[in-house]
Amino acid sequence: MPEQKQSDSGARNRIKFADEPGRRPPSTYAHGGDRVAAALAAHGVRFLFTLCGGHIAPILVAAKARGIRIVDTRDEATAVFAADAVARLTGKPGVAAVTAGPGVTNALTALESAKLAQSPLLLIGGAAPTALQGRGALQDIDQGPVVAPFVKWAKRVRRVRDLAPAVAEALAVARRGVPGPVFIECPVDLLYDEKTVREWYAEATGKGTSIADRLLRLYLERHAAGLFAKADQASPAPPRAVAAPSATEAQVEAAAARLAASERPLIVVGSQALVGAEDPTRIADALSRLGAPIYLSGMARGLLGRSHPLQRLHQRRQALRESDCVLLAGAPCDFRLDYGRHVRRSANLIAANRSAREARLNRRPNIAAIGDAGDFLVRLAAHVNGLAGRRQDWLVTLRGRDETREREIDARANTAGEFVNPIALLRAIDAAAADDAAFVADGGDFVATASYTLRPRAPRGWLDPGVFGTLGVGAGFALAAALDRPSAEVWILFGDGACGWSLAEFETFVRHGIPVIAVVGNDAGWTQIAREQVKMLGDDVGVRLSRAAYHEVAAAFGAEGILVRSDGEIADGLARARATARAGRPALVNVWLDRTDFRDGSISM
Ligand SMILES: Cc1ncc(C[n+]2csc(CCOP(=O)(O)OP(=O)(O)O)c2C)c(N)n1
Ligand SMILES: [Mg+2]
Repeated sequence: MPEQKQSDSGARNRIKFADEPGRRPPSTYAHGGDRVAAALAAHGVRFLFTLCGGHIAPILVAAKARGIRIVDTRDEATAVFAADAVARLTGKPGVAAVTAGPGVTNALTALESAKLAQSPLLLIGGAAPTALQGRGALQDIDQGPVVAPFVKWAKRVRRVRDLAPAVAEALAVARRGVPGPVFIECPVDLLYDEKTVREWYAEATGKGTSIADRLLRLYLERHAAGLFAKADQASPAPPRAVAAPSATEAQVEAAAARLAASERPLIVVGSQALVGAEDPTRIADALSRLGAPIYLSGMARGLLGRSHPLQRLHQRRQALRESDCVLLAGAPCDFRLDYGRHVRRSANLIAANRSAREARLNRRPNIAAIGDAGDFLVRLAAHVNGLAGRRQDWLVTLRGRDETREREIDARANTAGEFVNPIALLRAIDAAAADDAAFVADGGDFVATASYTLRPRAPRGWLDPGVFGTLGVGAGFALAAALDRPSAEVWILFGDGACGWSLAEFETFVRHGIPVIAVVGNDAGWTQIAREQVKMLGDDVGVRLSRAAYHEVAAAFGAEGILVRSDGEIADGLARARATARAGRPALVNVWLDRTDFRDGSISM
């Protein structure tokens, strides 16, 4: 391959510049793929999630040479879920690269999941050579209209000199306003060096002497010249500053006044409050100072640590009905708040949200503070604090309800069955997990029960798919968590149905030395669906699974496989899994669960 010639001089340059991202002058880029890689490195991108393909090979090789870790997965969706989770964990966009055609279409579900979770990520898609698009080239589809509904911004790059600026623009757009996924299409003839690309085009036209042959040659020569025009003059594309949107001071003051005047204030913090936060502890400190009782939802769970005197866990609906002033910080009135009906009509409603649409979704707030919700809480705490002082009765009432509910859950943990009691298992995980543990949730009933029983330890210590409700996020989210926090314990809580999407990624975990602890709540079924379907429609078609030996599948990939079939085996099984992870290997604990009625009556629509 001609690029071999490149690599001799290129290799020296690459090594020399690996520690100085983005410093290499444009004229010494190895090729277009290297321009993309250099731009990523200049933005501090540490991981590039991918599944290989000929259309993107130059980007992967150059990114590796520039010190970016290439994390190759077994499904493009996993790569994009991982990029999404990098953003959720760090507040900065994650990046994935996928090949043309099926690589891009496989990524769509994960793109939509990130879009609804308002998670900033960059997807780089390969594409057929520019001159062959629409002419029956391999994996060639019109990707623009396919991807457009799933991203907040997309660009098809058509000239080599536009590659790096496109990366810089994409990474800025992803973070601006309401964050979300962005897409850049990079055709393969922009990614190799000019000599190679000209040779491809020359070969394609052959040596014929007819007028048609000569015209085609001329056309393709001009086309190639256009691709590389002024490539040497491309200026480096440094990261752009992106200021978070901010509510007005008048809105902060008005909200402070309403909270100060209320008798039963309540704060609900949603995932969005953390979306761009560089330091979530500032938000946690602000909440402590404010002094109102707090419910943390979605990815905000863990923001206040394992137990905080102001955090309430249960009976949120009742608390919302009783409150006379509700502050929704980055939490929209969607199905999780019963489309706003959980909040009393007469209550003062304050919505702090980056999205004007979300702030007003289904319910007009008295104050719509459009801007970053975390920043809003910090500023609010400068105006009003110590709310708890005069409202002890309210706090105590809510705490009493939590204590009652916790006792009920404990009682449910103590009922013995044929196999393992899921609540007992989750209580045991809560007790065993390390202080720095991060939990990834991927499943139906089992993980919903986990969200009631497990206490995330720290900010960003709980990852769930969010409002898109996508099963299959587990492996990708866990990859990102383990890479971002190499010293932390990373747990995946899987339903047995959900784990099917991630099983092949145990090969990825083993190959990359990612020591996750996966616990499969194996109830031999898609129980969250089965519960309602059987009750309402009287048939279990499509909702049963077998008690499959998922631990043996993981073991076949080189992970530690552990089977737990009774309550008595829980402690040993978890201890073995933790020891395996500490030794640097992944483990899968396949736990045979009893069926329970813990979640009866709960349905999400
Ligand atoms: C990609 C995708 N397909 C289907 C669903 C619908 N769905 C929601 S919960 C659920 C059942 C999950 O089963 P499992 O992972 O075993 O968890 P369990 O409810 O049994 O604890 C299904 C199929 C979904 N949310 N996402
Ligand atoms: Mg199940």
